[in-house]
Amino acid sequence: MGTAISEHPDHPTAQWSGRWIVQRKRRNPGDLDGDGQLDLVLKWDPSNSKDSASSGKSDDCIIDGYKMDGTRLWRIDLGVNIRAGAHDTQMSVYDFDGDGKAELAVKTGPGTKDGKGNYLKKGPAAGADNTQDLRGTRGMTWADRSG
Ligand SMILES: [Ca+2]
Ligand SMILES: [Ca+2]
Repeated sequence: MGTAISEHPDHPTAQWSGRWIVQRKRRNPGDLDGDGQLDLVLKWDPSNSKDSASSGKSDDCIIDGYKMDGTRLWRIDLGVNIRAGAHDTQMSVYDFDGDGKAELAVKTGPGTKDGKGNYLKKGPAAGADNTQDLRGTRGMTWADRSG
């Protein structure tokens, strides 16, 4: 079961690990636990998140699933290889497989941790080196690799 959140859902900012002020940037509704009630998925961007036109590295983007009473169901840490920003970390919440529980679709990479705090290990993530920092000098994994 989830834990009570320390960040109040009505507050636009909250402290994250004493490193940066993170901002709640995006909210997506969906029934995450299949109880017939909508839940919320919140994306928390660090204060050094970037727009796609900007260079530079960011701290980790965090995505939380909450029940409407404020109970946090899970927390996903996208890791260092997914840059935080409005155009770099988009997400969709929908019941993609029709089982009555909404899923989250989001870009991931080596170092992404799932809602239980474990590194992803299925599909393309199987065998990934999760300690690897693939960001280049411009902070963007894909752009630096392509030149
Ligand atoms: Ca629900
Ligand atoms: Ca589903």
